[in-house]
Amino acid sequence: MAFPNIFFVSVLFSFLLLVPSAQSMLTLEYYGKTCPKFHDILQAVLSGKQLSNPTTAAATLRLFFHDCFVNGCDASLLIASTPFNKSELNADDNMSVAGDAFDLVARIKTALELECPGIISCADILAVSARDLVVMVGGPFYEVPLGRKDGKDSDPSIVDKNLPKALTPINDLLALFASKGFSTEEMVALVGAHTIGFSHCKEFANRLFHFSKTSDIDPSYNPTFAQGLRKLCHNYTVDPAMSAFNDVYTPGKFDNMYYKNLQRGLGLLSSDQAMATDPRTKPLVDRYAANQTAFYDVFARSMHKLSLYKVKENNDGDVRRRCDQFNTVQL
Ligand code: HEM
Ligand SMILES: *[C@@H]1O[C@H](CO)[C@@H](O)[C@H](O)[C@H]1NC(C)=O
Ligand SMILES: *[C@@H]1O[C@H](CO)[C@@H](O)[C@H](O)[C@H]1NC(C)=O
Ligand SMILES: *[C@@H]1O[C@H](CO)[C@@H](O)[C@H](O)[C@H]1NC(C)=O
Ligand SMILES: CC(=O)N[C@H]1CO[C@H](CO)[C@@H](O)[C@@H]1O
Repeated sequence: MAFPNIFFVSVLFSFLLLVPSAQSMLTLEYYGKTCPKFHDILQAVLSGKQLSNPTTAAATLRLFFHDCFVNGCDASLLIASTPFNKSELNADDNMSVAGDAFDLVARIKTALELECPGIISCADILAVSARDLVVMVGGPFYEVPLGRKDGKDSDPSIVDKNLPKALTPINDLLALFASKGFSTEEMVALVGAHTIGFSHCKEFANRLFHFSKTSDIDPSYNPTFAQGLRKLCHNYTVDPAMSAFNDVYTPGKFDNMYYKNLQRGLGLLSSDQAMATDPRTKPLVDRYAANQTAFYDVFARSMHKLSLYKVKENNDGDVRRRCDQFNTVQL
């Protein structure tokens, strides 16, 4: 009767061993032997792209955030729809994620496939690119452990419920981030990514035109700022490309100006401005506005954590040959 006992014990042990190892497989040295030039090649393509196209940094950071929040950092958001089957990309918030980010990843992938074919995952390319671009526009460095596999699913039906929207009430924003293990402090720091990039008028037009029965403009806007935005966006239904910088003062620089803006009614999106008044988030907005080092510390730690969120390892994923297609085309 010893046999069943041993069997039971070994099953129990392998379970205990498997759980902690799930995250620890990622290492900084993952491609050290298989593709030592990984980072140099990525850097060369990335800095060329950002210099010629300065919108790349914000587009890539946002793409990375969306990819991670929808079923983990597994590059599933890079999969293009096929005529037979829609992908996450097709559903993503009408995917205003700028084309520069996709172009960047595709270019890096092409360069890497020439040097070390079949080795570097698209998920790792995206994770490291987001970090390097944050640093390039002045933000903090954080380590990005490597070894993510590319996901084998890209399901458009789960996108919407996993991503925050400009009109999501702050309670729901906090709940969404908490459901993925991010504290209020971490959420407020992560949204500090809005220190770069832009938003289309349709994302905040409700605050500018016919806001409420009593006020045409959202009273939490600084009035002069709101007048400027009304002018900018008056035509947005005809010209949906009209956009405003998320950080009106230093739109291309990764700094803590975003939080100072919120204190003065210069938050572009409703979700931005709400953080400056809600009693749970206001102390953090004030802290990050007063102390850029404090913002950088929490942002770096939270991005590192985001980059590990639900990553795929071993047979849960593979290394795609092209970032926008599964290796086996699914019909
Ligand atoms: C409260 C949660 C959040 C909400 C409601 C939100 C919403 C939005 C919206 C509506 C836009 C404008 C999109 C467009 O019009 O093209 C935007 C842009 C952006 N978001 Fe967020 N976001 C949130 C959190 C984050 C986080 C956590 C990150 C990254 C860590 C991020 C990074 C960005 C960036 C970089 C842009 C500019 C994109 C560009 O210029 O191409 N956002 N966000
Ligand atoms: C297609 O559909 C299947 C399941 O219905 C899904 O797993 C897959 O990720 C979908 N997307 C693409 C682009 O093939
Ligand atoms: C409004 O948009 C239309 C279409 O893009 C354009 O022809 C027109 O010049 C725009 N008007 C203003 C005042 O921007
Ligand atoms: C700013 O934040 C950093 C990191 O949290 C901290 O070490 C430092 O003391 C803070 N500075 C001030 C002036 O509060
Ligand atoms: C601006 C834009 O791309 N709008 C699209 C958003 O998604 C819906 C449904 O997929 C499309 O019908 C719109 O054209």
